[in-house]
Amino acid sequence: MYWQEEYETMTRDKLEELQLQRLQQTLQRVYDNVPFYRQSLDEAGISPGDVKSLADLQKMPITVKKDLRDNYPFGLFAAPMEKVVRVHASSGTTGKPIVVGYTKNDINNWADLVSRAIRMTGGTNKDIVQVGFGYGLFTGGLGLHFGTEHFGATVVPISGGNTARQLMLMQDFGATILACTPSYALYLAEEIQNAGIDPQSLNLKIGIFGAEPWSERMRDQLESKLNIKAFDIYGLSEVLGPGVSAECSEKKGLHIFEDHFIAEIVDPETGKPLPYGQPGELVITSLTKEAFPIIRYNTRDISVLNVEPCGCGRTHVRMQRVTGRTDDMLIIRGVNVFPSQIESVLLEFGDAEPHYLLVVDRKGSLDNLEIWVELNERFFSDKVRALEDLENKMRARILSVLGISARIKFVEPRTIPRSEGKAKRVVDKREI
Ligand code: DLL
Repeated sequence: MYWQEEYETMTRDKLEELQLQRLQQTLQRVYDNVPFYRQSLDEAGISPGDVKSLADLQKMPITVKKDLRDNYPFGLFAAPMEKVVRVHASSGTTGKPIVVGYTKNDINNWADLVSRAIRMTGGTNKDIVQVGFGYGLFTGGLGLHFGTEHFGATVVPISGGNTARQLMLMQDFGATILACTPSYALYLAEEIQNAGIDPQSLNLKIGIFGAEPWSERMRDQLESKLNIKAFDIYGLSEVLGPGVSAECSEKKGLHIFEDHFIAEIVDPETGKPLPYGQPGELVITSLTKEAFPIIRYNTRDISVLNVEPCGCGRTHVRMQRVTGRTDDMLIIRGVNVFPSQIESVLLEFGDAEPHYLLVVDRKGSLDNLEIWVELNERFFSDKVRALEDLENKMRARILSVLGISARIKFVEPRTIPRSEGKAKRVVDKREI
């Protein structure tokens, strides 16, 4: 049931005691080793020695991506290079990436957290885990890889892509757990169907999906197409990689591993902390990291925290699945929209596939949103009348749920590009 029961089910009081002690150590560590944080602590008038409560953390400024960029590549490392055993870097497409480092202890802690996540899905050391996350500077592949080995299950380190080979090995090796992005899992499911393979004939039983937003309806689709139980795993390179939080068997939010992290939700406009239950940007402070501790990092991911006791017995706070990042939010004629909200609406209609593209353009001063929706084979060959009817219903539903009018464009099955990693859902032509 648990990987580290003692920590995962600690009483909130004990947990907060542990957090405070670890926070003091972390602040001392950054004060002694990282000029950037020493300056912020000095400016905030905090001396690491006199932090007496967790609330004192809120006196520290929020750290943002630019701070990490400005200290490229190793400026925020708090351990000497001889203690750093690995680096990873963010996948940013332009400019310099963000570089993070890990000591041996960091790698061990990370592996423990991924092990917790695997255990939470019901995994055991008899499982065979096909890791279809990309290996390399991206944290997904190696993060799941070390976690699986540490957990004692068998890892198949196939990485992302090479879909035909993925399917062959999935059949031959009998993978029981698939770990990859939800969009890639969907692509695999489709190819399984195209290859005439019966999903029931595979040994797959669990999916561990993350690295991009996905909806509850997408979960339903993946579970039925692959004949599995699908779980969400969350994380980001700046904080750790996969394993900052993960879903338990209750599937009602992701437990944030609070013996290693402090989570806050802040108002996107003011940066001020919000109480549990209110949506805002997730801000994380690491409590055990040695090479790359991070203080109050604004992930820009939108979530809500819930500290109610969970049916699984874990006491760690749960975050609601991330529906999007403030950076990815589209503003269409003044209305804020996340691609995952549109995904949810489209999937209410059984005839749409979870492959879609949002094309935003500006005509004069008016934003136009066109939603490309892929229909399934059966529907596409149907009559024009039925297509018109579906188009009208979708348009009306988008308008009533999201308050924006959009043009719906149906495209033929298998025309929207499939992704082997994180899916690209938006083409925004407005800036060009
Ligand atoms: O995506 C780490 C990861 C790998 C997580 C494998 C889970 C599984 P980055 O490339 O730094 O790291 O991207 C981090 O991806 O801030 C979120 O916006 C998004 N993200 C990650 N997991 C989820 C999730 C990895 N489960 C950024 N749901 C984060 C929604 C997610 N968004």
